[in-house]
Amino acid sequence: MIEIKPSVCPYDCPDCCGLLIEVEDGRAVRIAGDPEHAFTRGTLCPKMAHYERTVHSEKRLMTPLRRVGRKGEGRFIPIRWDEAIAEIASHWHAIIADYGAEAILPYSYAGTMGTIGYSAGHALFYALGATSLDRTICAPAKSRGYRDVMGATLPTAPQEAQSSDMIILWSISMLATDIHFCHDIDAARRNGAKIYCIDTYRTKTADYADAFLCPRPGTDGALALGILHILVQDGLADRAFLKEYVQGADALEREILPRYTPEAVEAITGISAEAIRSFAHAYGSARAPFIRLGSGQSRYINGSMTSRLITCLPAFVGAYARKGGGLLTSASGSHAFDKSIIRRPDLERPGVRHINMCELGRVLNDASLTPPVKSLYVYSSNPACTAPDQNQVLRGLQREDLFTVVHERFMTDTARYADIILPATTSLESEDLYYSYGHYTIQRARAVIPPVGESKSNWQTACLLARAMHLNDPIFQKTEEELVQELIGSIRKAWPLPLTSSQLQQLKDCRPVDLPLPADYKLHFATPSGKIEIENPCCQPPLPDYLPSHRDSEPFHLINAPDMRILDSSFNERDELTRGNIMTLLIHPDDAAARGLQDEDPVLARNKRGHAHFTLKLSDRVKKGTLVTEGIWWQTCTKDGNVNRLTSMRLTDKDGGSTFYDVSIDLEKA
Ligand SMILES: Nc1nc2c(c(=O)[nH]1)N[C@H]1C(S)=C(S)[C@@H](COP(=O)(O)OP(=O)(O)OC[C@H]3O[C@@H](n4cnc5c(=O)[nH]c(N)nc54)[C@H](O)[C@@H]3O)O[C@H]1N2
Ligand SMILES: Nc1nc2c(c(=O)[nH]1)N[C@H]1C(S)=C(S)[C@@H](COP(=O)(O)OP(=O)(O)OC[C@H]3O[C@@H](n4cnc5c(=O)[nH]c(N)nc54)[C@H](O)[C@@H]3O)O[C@H]1N2
Ligand code: SF4
Ligand SMILES: [Mo]
Repeated sequence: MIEIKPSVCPYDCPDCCGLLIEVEDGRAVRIAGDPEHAFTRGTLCPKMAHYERTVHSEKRLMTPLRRVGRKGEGRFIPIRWDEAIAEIASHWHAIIADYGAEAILPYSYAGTMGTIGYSAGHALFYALGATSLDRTICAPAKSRGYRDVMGATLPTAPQEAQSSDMIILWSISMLATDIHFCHDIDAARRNGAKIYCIDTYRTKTADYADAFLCPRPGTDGALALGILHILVQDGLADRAFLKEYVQGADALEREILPRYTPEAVEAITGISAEAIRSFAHAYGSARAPFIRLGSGQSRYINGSMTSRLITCLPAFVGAYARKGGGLLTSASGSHAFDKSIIRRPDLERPGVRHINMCELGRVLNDASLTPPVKSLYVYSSNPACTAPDQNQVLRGLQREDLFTVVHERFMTDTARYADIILPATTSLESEDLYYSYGHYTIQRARAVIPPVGESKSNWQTACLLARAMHLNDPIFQKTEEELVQELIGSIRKAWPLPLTSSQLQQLKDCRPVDLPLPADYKLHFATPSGKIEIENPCCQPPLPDYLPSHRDSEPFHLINAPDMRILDSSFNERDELTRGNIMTLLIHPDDAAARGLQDEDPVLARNKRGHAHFTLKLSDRVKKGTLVTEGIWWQTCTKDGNVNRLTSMRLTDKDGGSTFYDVSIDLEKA
């Protein structure tokens, strides 16, 4: 008998889709987008259209495994769960006795975005006294830039864009990374809205837009200042809005903007003064412009400042006062539940060491670190593939004295370096509660099929380890179902408005629920002054100004953008998705000609951190001086490593974010 059961897409994607799963004899046989979900609206992306191929893949890890070969070789033998847990506990007890608990480092990210799954290790490692991980790999600089201007103000809901007349897709590869926003754009388009894309190369999203601006990598802060310069100079600023709702616009106008003439900004960004003027006029004359800001611009050493400058734009045109206008960076769905229920920050030992995940390659090799990292516990992440400066990460993972445990669904690049591998469930096999960073719909998902093989969820595994380490906080006795109930109960405290009793029932019944937004949420500025803070006295500097990005001596700038077929390194297990063009490097035909390179040439890209092989593709989609590659591929799909052989551990100007796109390389024929 076929049953249709609701679930939620667990991946690190702003869309957080509602799913309908056809289940037959305990197997998922078909996946569809939920038509009743307010953002999904019945469609799915190409990756998830066949999620059953991931869930029931022949490549799933079925049992715990113990390493028998060399580190990284990938030879393992099956063991029982009780043996695996006992072995981990005995290593950890010995490491704690010799070095202290800070010698243990957890490493995890958003393999699952479920509120429980994502944070399942927090309480365990806090209670152990292990080193705490700062989870900075994605876009903390973007969030910081937004916060420096807007405080805790709720970002504009994506559906609002339906009423906009000008939508700007700013450093977002929307057709790959936020495809359901098309529903809103298409609705706006039917009413005559014009769509702009601002990206460092002509993506498919740029083709989908009506107009395209292409700044030099890392220069969007100057572009924002150039737009503001014109808005002010040509009388397009909304003076009434600025007076009532904005702090410090006059200081910016006086002290910063005069330097950012269109000609000066052309020199920095490479966008013509004429195009900057024309864009500023379109923005200043639109009735209700809407900016959807992705993360591309934030992955540079100036990332938080750039994001802060872009966040100033809607204030100058009063976009928040108009239906359809605003700015969406990351939606605040994460505030829906009280996450301390699962994260238990009270268990973290005061003064315990913190390590920034972007610096994994450094800390694994740093002999002067006290205590050294002697054990690494990885779950929901694949750092051997996705972390910057891969040669350093792999060198660290090769250490014979590093006891590495990886909890995974597949034999990833990282799992190959494990001493013990534990098999993980997929989202269809575990219960969780989901919120989105791209919209305001939340949803509970129950397990819809039994665990595949002997796999266990992140929470179940954390509880087994807690017991083996003799941790007796009562949280480790709780089931996921109990935690979900507590999290649902916390909404009343955590979200600005209460849910109705029928919404609470819907949530319990695993139906999608739209978090209620206060009627005036766009004009409720949750900052210390109660206004939008263009000048922020708590920031250094108080007025935002353009910061240049990093520049090494190599001649080309390398952008490594998302690939439509995979998500970070997830979905690499699907041969039908990874077949064909991977490790392609787009180059402008003039740059290729200047170096005597031709289409389809095998090339070696290099810088001081390492090298990687690519196949060249001549394309006028990229600017001269910029090279582009898409996707983070498993090593097994590449010749000798992926793009992260070239990326750097440098951090953003604030909040220690990753700088994946702030990379220079040189190129030669392989
Ligand atoms: N299919 C697919 N979906 C994904 C992912 C994936 O890998 N594949 N990854 C997921 C994750 S973890 C995240 S964080 C999101 C990210 O989603 P996005 O925000 O869409 O992706 P980014 O990687 O930030 O890059 C977006 C675009 O920024 C451009 N860009 C780079 N530098 C600059 C710049 O200086 N200025 C401007 N204007 N543009 C620039 C890149 O060329 C790219 O097209 O997507 C999620 N969804
Ligand atoms: N060069 C370059 N590198 C990048 C980026 C880039 O744009 N360019 N993007 C960066 C960004 S934005 C991000 S967010 C990071 C993401 O990097 P990662 O955190 O490494 O994300 P994934 O590659 O998706 O790996 C997630 C892993 O979790 C596993 N998993 C899924 N569900 C579960 C579960 O329930 N339990 C357990 N234990 N495991 C599970 C999956 O099988 C998968 O192998 O990559 C970063 N790396
Ligand atoms: S990956 Fe994103 S777009 Fe695709 S189903 Fe999941 S949430 Fe939706
Ligand atoms: Mo990310």
